[in-house]
Formats: sequence, structure tokens, C-alpha cells
Amino acid sequence: MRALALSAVTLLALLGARTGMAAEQVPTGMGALVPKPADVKPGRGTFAIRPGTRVVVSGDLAPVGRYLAGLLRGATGYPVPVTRAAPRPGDVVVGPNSAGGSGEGYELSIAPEQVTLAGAGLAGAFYGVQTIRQLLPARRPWVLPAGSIVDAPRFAWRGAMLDVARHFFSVEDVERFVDVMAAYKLNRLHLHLSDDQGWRISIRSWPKLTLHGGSSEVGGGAGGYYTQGEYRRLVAYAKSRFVTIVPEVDMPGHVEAALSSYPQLSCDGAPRPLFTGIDVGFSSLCTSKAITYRFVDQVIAELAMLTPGPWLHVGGDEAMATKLSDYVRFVERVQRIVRRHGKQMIGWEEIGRATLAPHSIVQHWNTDPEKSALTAEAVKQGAMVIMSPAAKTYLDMKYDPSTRLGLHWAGYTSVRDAYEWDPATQLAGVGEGDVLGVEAPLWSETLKTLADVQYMAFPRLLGIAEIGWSPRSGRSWREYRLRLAAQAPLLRRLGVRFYRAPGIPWR
Ligand code: TNX
Repeated sequence: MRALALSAVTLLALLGARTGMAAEQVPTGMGALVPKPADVKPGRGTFAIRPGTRVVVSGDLAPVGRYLAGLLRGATGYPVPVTRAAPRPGDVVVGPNSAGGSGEGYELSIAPEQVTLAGAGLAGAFYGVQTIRQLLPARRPWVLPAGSIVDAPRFAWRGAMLDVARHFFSVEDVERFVDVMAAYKLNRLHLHLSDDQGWRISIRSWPKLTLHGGSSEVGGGAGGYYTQGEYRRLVAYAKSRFVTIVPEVDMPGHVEAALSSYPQLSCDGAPRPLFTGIDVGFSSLCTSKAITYRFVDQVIAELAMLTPGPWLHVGGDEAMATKLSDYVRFVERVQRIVRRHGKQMIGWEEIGRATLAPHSIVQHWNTDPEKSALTAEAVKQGAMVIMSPAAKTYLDMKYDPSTRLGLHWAGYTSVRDAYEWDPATQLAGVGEGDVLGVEAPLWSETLKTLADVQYMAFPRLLGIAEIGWSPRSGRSWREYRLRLAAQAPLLRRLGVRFYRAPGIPWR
């Protein structure tokens, strides 16, 4: 009898848990936004987009107004003209805000008669439009929920990295990736443009880098590279989505493709084949040869010309084939070269071994405490940090042992793992004021297609986007997972084949 009573209790508890699950409400409207805005006040009623709705622009925000009108037209089929006329009921008004603040902030107010979006700058207005885009239903009625939002990012650097060296991805593939980044208010795309397996950006003064060094990839496929014209187009496309491209050419290690193209850059000068495996740490530029610095100077000069943004990434990771003293002198010299070409140097945390200039930036990645201590070293020298802890942000780590793609040297990284951490408390000696922001790298040893990239990046990259944008307080997995579930329709509209992580009540 007692056993029976117990099992009845257990049964009831189980049922309770089941109904709890079934009753789990996936939020809608302003409660479903990713990243979560800094401040949301839901209102009463809705604003209906109607056949006569116009986008009314003022100040210099017309480009964002036209972009918004295009989105609304695409969704509703209404004409949605853009005008500078006086607003009337039914219009969406886009203008500059008075509050200012970081140029990425915005205020959005949705009332039954009018929508008002005030951007701190073009970028702020653009992010306000992304919020409207998330609020827009997938089908009619075309209504937006009433309420007001005051929003601005926590961190300036909200990034992703694509490794186009291990496998090559076309301009079109990268543009599709940028589209999704922009929808979640990410603003930096770091492109890993060279590695042992391939050199992917054409350098006019060293043409064999791509003609030979770009002709293969992991596994021996055809590889590929961007001409400077294609690269400029990509940079401009990203800029139109408020994403700054940060180019990386990795040195002094990870250079086998360059050495195979120009053997004189190695110390032994011996010819070598293209490398198609996935080992790391075996190649090095010859740091004692004059030609090496001519090479670095000319590559950096061309990259700087192609790059409107202030940053050039020079890698510096896993230089196991370079003597420590040579490495340090090399990084210090490269730092001066980058500066001479008017840019700020970024490097993986190993550059903390060198003497850094105050404007240089380090990117934390290693799970090994001894290595990650180099980030604290760099901070002591005054450098700012981009946080990419491998166990949290490496999008190429498998979700769990059953994931068909990816690696797992830093462990398995569930959607929850990627979300439940904070950049300001992750590393001893690195506090909020030292952190420029977050970035999620996607290394492509095992990834061949855009579908592979999407499967590994999404949905984890949305969690990274929220960590970079939203205030620390008020972030919790319990609540986030429901907002994440609500993103499925938008991700589908964006053409993203995301990983349907278990335990999330996907819409
Ligand atoms: C480490 S992270 C690397 C890359 C690999 C990656 C694979 C870093 C700076 N170096 O060369 O592709 O692991 O996860």
C-alpha cells in the first residue's frame, strides 16, 4: 500500500513535470527578442501596417529608412513609400534621437496609430529596424505589438569568425552568413584568410600566394580565393549591414601555403607541397631573413588598402615551429609594420609574450590556463581583449558526442554552455573594463558547405550575440531558451538550416 502510494506520488510528479513542459510558453512579441533589449515596456494593443503605411525619414537616416521600407514591402506586399513629408497615422517614423550615447543605441515606440524609431546614429537605427523585423509576424495580420524599447549594446565588439582557409567559402556564402549576423545585431566578421592549407586573398605583389597557395584545401579539394575586387564587394556588402570585416593573415606560424608558394620565405628554402591535413604548429616564416619583412610589409600594405576598418589581425597563434625569442621579436616588428600602415594590430593571446603597444588588441582563446594567462599579461600592458574562450565560443566544437561535424579538443559545447558564461568574469585579471567584446570563431577543418557552417553556428551564435549585446543582469538560460525557441521562424526565413538542439521547444 505504502509502495503504491509512493509510486502514485511519483506518477503525479512525473505528470506534473510533463504538463509543466506542455504548458511551457514560448513568448511572442517584445518578450521574444534576441538579443534581449536593455529595457522593454510592453504596451496595449497593436499597430497595424496598412496599405497606406509610409516610412517617414528625417535627418540623415534615409538609407536605413529605405532598408526598412524594403523589408516591410517584402513581407506585406504593400507599396510602403519612403518620404520626408509630415507623418500621419499609420506611418513608421525613422529619425535621429536626442539621447545620443553609443551610435548603436535606439529607441522604439510602437503605438496603435504610429511607430517611432529613433536611432543614435545610422547603426542604432539599423538595429532598431532589426528589432522591428523580429517583431513582424511571419504572416498576416501585419501587426506589431504596442510598447516601447530603449536599447543599446553592452559591448562594442560583437563578432564571429569564419575560417575560409581550411575550406574555402564563396563571397555569396559569406554574405548569407553576414545577413544572419546582422539580424542578431552582431557587428564584426573576422575572416581567417590564410593558413597552412590555403591562402585566400589575392596579393598583387605576391601573386603565387593565391594562384598556387589558394588552389587546395583540407582533404585536397579545389580551394579558391577572393580577388581584390571580390573582397572589396564583400567588405561593402558587410558594411551595408553594419558589419566590419576584420581580415586575418596568420603569421609567423600557420603559413605552409605561403611557404609552398614562395619557399624562400622558409629558413631552409626547400620546395614543399601544399598541405591538405589538419595538423597545426609545424610551419614558420623565417624570422631572420630580410625577405620575410618585405613580404609582411607588402601583404599588410595591400590588406590595409582593402580594409576601411581600423583593424588588421595578424594571427600569432600556435607558433610552435618558431623559437620563442624569434617569435617575440617578430611580433614586435609586425606590430610596427601594421601601425605604419595606419591600422591597429590584433593577435591571438600568444602575442602577450611580446611587448605590446597600448592600441594593440589580444584575442583570448585557449583553455590551457598557462596560455590564457598571456591574455592577462597583455591586459597588464594596457591591451583590450576580445573574448573567445574555446570551450564556450568555438562554434566548431561538437554539440555532443553524436554531432557528425566538428572537433572536440575543447570539449563538447551545448547551446546552453555557449550561453551560460560572462565575458567579464571568465578570466582572472580580465574585468569588464578590459573587455572589448566577444567573438565566436568557426574553424572549418570539418566543414565543407554553407549548410555545414549554419549547422554548427546556429543556434549557438545567437547566444553569443546576446552575451555581447544584453545587460548581464536579467540573463538566464531558463528564460533565454524560450526566446531562442521563438527564433525558429525568422531563422527559417533567413534560409538557415540550424541545429534543432534537444530540450528547446522550437516553434
Ligand atoms: C586552434 S584557435 C586553432 C586553429 C584550429 C582550431 C580548431 C587558434 C588560434 N588556433 O588553428 O583551427 O583550434 O578548433
